[in-house]
Amino acid sequence: MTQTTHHTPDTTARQADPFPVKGMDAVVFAVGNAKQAAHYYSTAFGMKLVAYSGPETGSRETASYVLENGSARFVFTSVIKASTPWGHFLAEHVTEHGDGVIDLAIEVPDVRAAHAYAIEHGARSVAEPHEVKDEHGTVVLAAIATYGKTRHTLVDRSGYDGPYLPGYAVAQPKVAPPAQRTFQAIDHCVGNVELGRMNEWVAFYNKVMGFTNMKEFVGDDIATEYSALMSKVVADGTLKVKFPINEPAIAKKKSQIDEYLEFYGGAGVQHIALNTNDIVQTVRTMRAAGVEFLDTPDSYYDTLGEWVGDTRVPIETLRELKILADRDEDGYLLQIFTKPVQDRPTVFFELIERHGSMGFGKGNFKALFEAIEREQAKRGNL
Ligand code: TYF
Ligand code: FE
Repeated sequence: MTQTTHHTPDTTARQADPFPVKGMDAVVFAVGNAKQAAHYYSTAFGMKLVAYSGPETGSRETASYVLENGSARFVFTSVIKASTPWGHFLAEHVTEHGDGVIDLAIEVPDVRAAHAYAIEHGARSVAEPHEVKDEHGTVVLAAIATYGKTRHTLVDRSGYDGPYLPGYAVAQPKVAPPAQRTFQAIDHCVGNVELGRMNEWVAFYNKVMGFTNMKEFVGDDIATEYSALMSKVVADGTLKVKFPINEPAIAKKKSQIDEYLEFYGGAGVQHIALNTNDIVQTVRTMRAAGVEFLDTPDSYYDTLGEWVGDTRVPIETLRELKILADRDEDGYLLQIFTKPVQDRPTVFFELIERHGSMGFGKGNFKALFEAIEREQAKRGNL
């Protein structure tokens, strides 16, 4: 008889990960003006332009700018003149949804195996596995559909040493990057889905990618009390790829998720969280560059010290910069949220500095959702 204890995992019984991932590959945005977006993410977010594709590189239909900060990679694509179905898709996407995320690309060790597993488990293919090549080597790509018009491209770039993908040219940075790096990785990518569909999409990630649910969630109880949303988090076994999924809740007020769904025109990516090692310096740098963050009332900081305990940053500095803090059994985190980064009240960003905690700031949900509602009210959408 075999015996297992909590301390010695039975490796023979453990199933191999059915859908291994290396991490997030890129967040791809379809925007009205990729040239100016590349400038904003360079000067305001402190990212570095590394690659470009456009008419000068043989792409007559689209222009794409690739920006990096550590392992975080964003791609901004605009249509120059639609001529293929892809160009028309991008043009219609911007018309319908405004600037938004079309692809949460995931780096995997084996694209064909990952794509086959996903399709077998109910995903819809939007690109069959294929290779793209240039003088820098070969990249294997495939893609599956997720919520709204969002897709997950699966990427294996192990046979490639160029700046992004075959066809892209190295680009020179728009401006000198800030003295200190503003952030270095993508922590999590959040989706908003329609009322009543959160559990379907959680089940989708459970089945299609073998992702499991993390313990942090916003249920009925919190939803009706103050949040006006419900949320569950799925992640791969190594927690490198984390996808919270929100749906609106029927509460006293119009949900912030309803506002997003109305103005985005359906389900889509709500926010991208970025890991920083020095949230204080990053918020100072980004505020000085004109990035707008949500406000937090002084009353939050009056009682913060009583429950959050010691953090690396003094409470008075958190108060000055409106940074939030939360603690759980594993440690603490510091976080802050930008206002929407386009005119529509849709996509925004989070900066997060983790010290042990793998949570999402549950202790801040009330303060955060009230701050979002104050912005909703200013827009006349509450
Ligand atoms: O990703 C999260 O779950 C946290 C909390 O509209 C959150 O950042 C959830 C919903 C929301 C804003 C933040
Ligand atoms: Fe978040």
